[in-house]
Amino acid sequence: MQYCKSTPGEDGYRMPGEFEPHSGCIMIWPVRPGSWTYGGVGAKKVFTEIATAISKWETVYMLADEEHFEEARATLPGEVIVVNIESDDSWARDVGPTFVKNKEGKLRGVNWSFNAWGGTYDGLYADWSRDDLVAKRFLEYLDVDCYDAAPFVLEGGSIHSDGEGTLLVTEACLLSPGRNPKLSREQIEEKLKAYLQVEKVIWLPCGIFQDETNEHVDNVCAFTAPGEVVLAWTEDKADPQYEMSNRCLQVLEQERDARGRKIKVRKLLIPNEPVCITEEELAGLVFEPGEDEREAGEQLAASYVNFYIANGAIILPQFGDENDVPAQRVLQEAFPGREIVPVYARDIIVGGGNIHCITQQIPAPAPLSEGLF
Ligand code: KQY
Repeated sequence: MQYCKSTPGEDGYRMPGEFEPHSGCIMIWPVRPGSWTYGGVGAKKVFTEIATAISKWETVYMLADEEHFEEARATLPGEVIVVNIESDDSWARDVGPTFVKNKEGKLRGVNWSFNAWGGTYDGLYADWSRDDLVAKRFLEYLDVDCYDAAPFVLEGGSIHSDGEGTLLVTEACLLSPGRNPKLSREQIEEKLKAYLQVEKVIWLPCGIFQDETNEHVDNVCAFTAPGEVVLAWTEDKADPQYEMSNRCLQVLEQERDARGRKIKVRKLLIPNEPVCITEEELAGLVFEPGEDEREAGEQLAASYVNFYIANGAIILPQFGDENDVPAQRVLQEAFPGREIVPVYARDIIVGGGNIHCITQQIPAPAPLSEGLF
């Protein structure tokens, strides 16, 4: 692995859309006591279910530290590759590299600076040093060259690319004082354009109510194809999400993408019943000093937008709610060629994120001539 001195934009490397072909997916074995209840028993089961489902379509790399390597190996099916890389938690979307690809199909990775969603301002834990090294260590493991964007702070969950020059972000997250407080909105846009080769950044105002990442875009709005998105939605005017989703819709209705297209919006209802942490779940968590603590009854940022797009499937969180099946229908319409794989994700949302947050795609290194762009 070599470090590139230039930027992806200068070298003709762009971030593909998640719906473009993948060669693999990165996940991280869940062991952090402040995120995964009761020693991660339930989380390990659901991570295994997800890794197994994705590995039908692409190679899954499960990162695990020395202490949990054998446990992960013994639990996961043989086709999942377990890689000995340590981390502070399991949010592969945010701590893994963002892959970029050129016209010849060559891959490189971008390393962002990671500060646990806000550093000393409002970060969620006190020591994120191992998380911050995950992207570089994984690129070393794959022997893929790296653009080091540090000290620019960014998480993979705070961006969605259409692969054709448009990027979705939220103001709530990218302009939060815990990320890059010395950079203006224009300077942040310049960084995104240089490192992801995009021409147009669409700034949604906010994300999902109670999202502890300062409202990552991947919980509220996602590209399903160039020019098409799904947006988390509610018709309940009393729900704080009503106003938040409406503000996002206004922006999407007014904007054009980098290619000048109007954006088609499919609404994806959030769960009808608020998803809240129970006393029993709380009793199964052990927080470290300096870690953000939960309270019983606290509402979690549950959204069906936090799905993973695998090559032939959509791995979709379910909450045991009446809106579970309608979400499956909306996504089947948005992704007609893909199988919808519903996964009951209670043990993940209790950790503070969902299926998109625990996965990071590795684009297929195929050339343009093979029709995979
Ligand atoms: O949603 C994510 N991308 C990460 C959530 C972090 C929660 C930490 N408790």
